[in-house]
Amino acid sequence: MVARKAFYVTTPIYYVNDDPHIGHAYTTLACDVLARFKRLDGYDVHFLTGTDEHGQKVEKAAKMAGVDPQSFTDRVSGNFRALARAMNFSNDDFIRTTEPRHVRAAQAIWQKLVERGEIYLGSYSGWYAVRDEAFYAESELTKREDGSLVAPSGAPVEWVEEPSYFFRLSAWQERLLEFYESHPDFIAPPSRRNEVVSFVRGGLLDLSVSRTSFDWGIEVPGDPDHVMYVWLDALTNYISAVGYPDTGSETYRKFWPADLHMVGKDILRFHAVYWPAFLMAAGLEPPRRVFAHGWWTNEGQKISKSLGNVIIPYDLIERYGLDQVRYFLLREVPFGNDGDFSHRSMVTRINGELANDYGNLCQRVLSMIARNCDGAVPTPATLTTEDVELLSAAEALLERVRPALDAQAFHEALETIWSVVRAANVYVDRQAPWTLRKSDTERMATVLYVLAETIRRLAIFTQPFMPDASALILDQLAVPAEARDFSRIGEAGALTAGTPLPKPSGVFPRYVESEDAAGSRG
Ligand code: ME8
Repeated sequence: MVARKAFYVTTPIYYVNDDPHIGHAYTTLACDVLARFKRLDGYDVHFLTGTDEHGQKVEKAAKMAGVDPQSFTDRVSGNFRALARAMNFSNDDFIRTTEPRHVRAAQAIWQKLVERGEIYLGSYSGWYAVRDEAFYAESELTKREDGSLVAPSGAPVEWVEEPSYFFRLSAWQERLLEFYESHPDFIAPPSRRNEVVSFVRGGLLDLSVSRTSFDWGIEVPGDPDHVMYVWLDALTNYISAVGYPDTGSETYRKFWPADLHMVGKDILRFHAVYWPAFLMAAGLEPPRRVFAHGWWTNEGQKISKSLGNVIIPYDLIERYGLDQVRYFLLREVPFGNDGDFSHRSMVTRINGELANDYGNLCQRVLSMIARNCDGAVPTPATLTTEDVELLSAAEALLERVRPALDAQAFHEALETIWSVVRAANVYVDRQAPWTLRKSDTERMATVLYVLAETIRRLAIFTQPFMPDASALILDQLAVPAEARDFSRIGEAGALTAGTPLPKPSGVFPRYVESEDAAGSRG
């Protein structure tokens, strides 16, 4: 038997200081679509998400909530698992950094770094931003009007002076630059890659990797006064989840190095500089790729708690429907760029691309079959050039969508699929099966067969993006569950004439503004 191809994709692990919002849903959604696509394409997939539960920021949030950090993280981590269910995410694992499997891995990588002379004891004095869980050089800070200093992210900083272990990051500058040079696809998109390369060229300082002024963290092996710096702890999750330090285990060998770490642009430096340096220093292979996507704004405004404009994924799902939200988030913005969320563009896409283009195509074809072909897959006669062209365009989608998704160009993948949705609508109008019903029923049956078969192919491709709606379409075509992967796109999965079909029902309803919402919007 041929070994199955493996694909390991990860989301950042989210801080449990906050409830899940649109940003978290967005990153995980992108990974979910890739994971689902790769599974349909014959890969053995490992899709990981989870929560980042240690550090000063979480400790502070627990204190504010008046509970101990463990009960606090148990609760908030549960909210992230609930979001994954609500968004229909297909993650294979959910890691929490307070789990024993992770603590063991983080301590093991620490020990490895010590053994290899990559960590030494010193003392840190400098600036720290708890909100970013990051150290900053004075030259990176700016002074506010009130005299306080802030990090480039806008986070307030505090002065820290304490004994600390350091990682010899400065010694990795040249090797990192060589690594970026020999792995041009390691950082995407390219503009982000340039940023990282110039940051590393600018020189690297050794990195403080332990703290002593609080204790909510993983104990440094052999020195209980220190807890590990939360980013060294957190980044390690990607290898703990595949079994590190058991590097001989089947899971580790199959899935490490990860194929893709998906992150927001705010945390690229940690993933593209520190993480490969830690791994190489520990004698482990760095991941294959890190993709940094952009940030969402809300109706043109930066999203922030203080502005009160945080977008809660549950509200969107309730208002627009889950698959509509999944579609919009990946269609609206070229992946990698910043994007603006607006009610208006959401409604335009739901009513245009989903209801009018895709939904209407399915509805028209399925109800014509129900009415005119005894509710069964029609029997085709000889195919014309136009029939073959449409079917081939739908089949050839695989060769076009696959490279788009390998480049994380979700918007492009969807645009490509929609070019066939539109071609199918043009075909219906030109063939006019409602006229053929009176003049040539054999040709009508052929046209409806070609359309049903095109819809089958389209629905197979829309599964990763809109799993529920696509399943409903495939159910209406009586496509068996085991015939919905990419190996069945062409003839191998073709609909069999005479197969009885269930009664059709609409898939993408139009969004109609309720009186109240319209009123309050003015
Ligand atoms: O940084 N638009 O966790 P975090 C798009 N624990 N994406 C957004 C967003 C927005 N407005 N806001 C947040 C951490 N995100 C660390 C990660 S990994 C080893 C440790 C997304 O809870 C984006 O993916 O602050 C960003 O990188 C992530 O949420 C940050 O989540």
